[in-house]
Amino acid sequence: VELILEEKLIKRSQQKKITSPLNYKERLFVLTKNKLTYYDGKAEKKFKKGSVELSRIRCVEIVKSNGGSIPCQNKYPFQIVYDTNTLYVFAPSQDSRTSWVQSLKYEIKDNQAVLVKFHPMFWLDGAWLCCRQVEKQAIGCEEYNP
Ligand code: 4IP
Ligand code: ZN
Repeated sequence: VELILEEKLIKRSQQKKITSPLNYKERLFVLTKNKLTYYDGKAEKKFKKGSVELSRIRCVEIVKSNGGSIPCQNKYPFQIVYDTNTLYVFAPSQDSRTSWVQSLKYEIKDNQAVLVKFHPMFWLDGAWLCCRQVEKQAIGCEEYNP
């Protein structure tokens, strides 16, 4: 596999089920030409927790702050929108976030289903913090620059 980036980052649970908890987990993120995969644990003993095929990604962008505090140690969030899910990832520094966002954007530049508009802030407590829409699948409120 062609390794592009690998780093320990924090992710928010995607809450795919209504009963899913909202929590933050440290994971080893690995980006290759085809997939973004996250693992639990260290190099020798790592367990795959999830992965996103790059061909399914529709938007990669930083998440803007609304002034609220970020509830985990890493303070530089970015988002990966794919299919009907949004994966929020938190980088430890601005430079780290920039390299993840730029690398992911580059790898998805020829994708088919790229968004025209996206939500620049978090989905939280049943609403988008950016536009206050209460439908998770509501069309984005800001133009996306791929
Ligand atoms: C889990 O919470 C973890 O946060 C999962 O993340 C997450 O899956 C689950 O969300 C969430 O319920 P518990 O560990 O407390 O059960 P990870 O896979 O990194 O462990 P995602 O989809 O975010 O990977 P849902 O959406 O799968 O239910
Ligand atoms: Zn919005």
